[in-house]
Amino acid sequence: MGRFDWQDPFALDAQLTDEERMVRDAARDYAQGELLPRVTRAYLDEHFDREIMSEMGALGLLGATIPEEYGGAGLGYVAYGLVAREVEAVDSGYRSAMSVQSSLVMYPIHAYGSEEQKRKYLPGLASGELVGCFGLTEPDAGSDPGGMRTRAEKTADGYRITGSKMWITNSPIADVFVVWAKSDAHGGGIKGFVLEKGMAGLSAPKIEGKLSLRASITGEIVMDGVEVGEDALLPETQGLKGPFGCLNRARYGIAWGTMGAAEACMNAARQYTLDRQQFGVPLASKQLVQLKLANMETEIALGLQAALRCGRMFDEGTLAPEAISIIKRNNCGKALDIARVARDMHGGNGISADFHVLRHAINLETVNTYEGTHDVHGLILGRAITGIAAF
Ligand code: TGC
Ligand code: FAD
Repeated sequence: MGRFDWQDPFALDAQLTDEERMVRDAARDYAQGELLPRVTRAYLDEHFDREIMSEMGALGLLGATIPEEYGGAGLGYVAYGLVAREVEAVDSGYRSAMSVQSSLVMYPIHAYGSEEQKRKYLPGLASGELVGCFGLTEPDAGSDPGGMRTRAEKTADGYRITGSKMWITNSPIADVFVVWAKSDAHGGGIKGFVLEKGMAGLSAPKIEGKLSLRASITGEIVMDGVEVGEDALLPETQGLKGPFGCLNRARYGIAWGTMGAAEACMNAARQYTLDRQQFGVPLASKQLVQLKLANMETEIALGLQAALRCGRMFDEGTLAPEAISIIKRNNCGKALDIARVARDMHGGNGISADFHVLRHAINLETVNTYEGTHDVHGLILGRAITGIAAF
């Protein structure tokens, strides 16, 4: 029989390649050394440090799966997931910035863009010189993106885009905007466009006063008759499968990332209850406390192993979107439960920013909602199981 390691119960480490371990270690060093020391202040000040994009770019953490010829790191999906886990162990908002740039901006330009678009945008996005954002959600179209109102009308030499997007990560600081609109030149089908900061009629006001994901910047995208040329159109996709192809990748990364946040919360709760004495003994000596830690350990071990399995299937080309719904939904939900329980185990200290656990819990409220809510992923699975769409 083997020896039990509570920090790696299913020997995840041994299932990784040398390259994947190296990427994980580099991401961990960066996250713990550079992100952790500034996250509390950033969260309290509701501030996202733009410099983080350049730092991540310099380390090759942006567009990890994009081929090297376009500035990416040419890595597999397991490596991408490992980066998400390390970054989200510090803050879901920092992982958001990385996921949006990699999966929601670089991926569609690479998968659906022209050669000119790839050469123009991908190297700058990979280095963090450019910041991208992804506009799908609208004020009246969230879980049902097919109900979007944004329209692209054909003009003599391109398109005029009118509409607004809501809750868009990084939009106020974005240089590049991947937006989805119904195009009259394509029978009203959904098409993707790449807009650039400074275009007439384009603005991206910041959404103030968020109580969650405060170290991430979120805004609107307002398009008031933005005129673009034919070269702004992403030529290689049409319909909702375009944005969903991007979401598959981001949702998969979130499944890893949320386990990173859960691990951070569990580690904090374990250490706190070992150190904290009540009734003359450490809290960790109590059965109720140990049961909570055992539940966390179990969910994290299962969640990570499932994420790894999906990553291997992603790289083999056999991963179905519904399997991503299983891990996105389950890992977000479990991480949120774990963060809330970890907060409880810290008692009064748990509400202090210095102990991190409540920040994770509040962040995970957003992560449970974006990229398809917990219930919407349940409905995606319900449709797959029964053949009946119940949205
Ligand atoms: P439905 O009829 O199911 O599908 C329409 C077309 O899309 C195809 N499709 C997919 N293709 C690839 N991957 C997937 N996961 C796909 N899901 C569907 C489908 O085959 C079909 O293709 P075709 O060729 O037949 O046209 O569409 P529906 O309108 O019934 O959609 C239902 C539902 C609930 C599944 C969908 O609308 C949904 O997933 N809603 C959730 C919306 C969402 O996730 N929004 C995310 C916005 S971005 C974001 O939150 C970023 S946060 C980033 C951060 O900060 O980290
Ligand atoms: P709604 O769709 O109105 O849902 C409200 C509630 O109703 C939820 O509980 C939901 O589960 C439930 N519900 C919805 N439909 C059904 C149904 N058929 N049956 C039963 N229950 C249902 N979007 C982007 O495009 N780009 C981004 O970068 C981005 N970043 C974000 C960052 C933050 C901080 C946040 C909060 C959101 C972000 N989003 C982004 C938007 C996010 O994807 C949406 O909030 C999410 O898809 C849910 O849409 P909604 O908020 O309109 O909620």
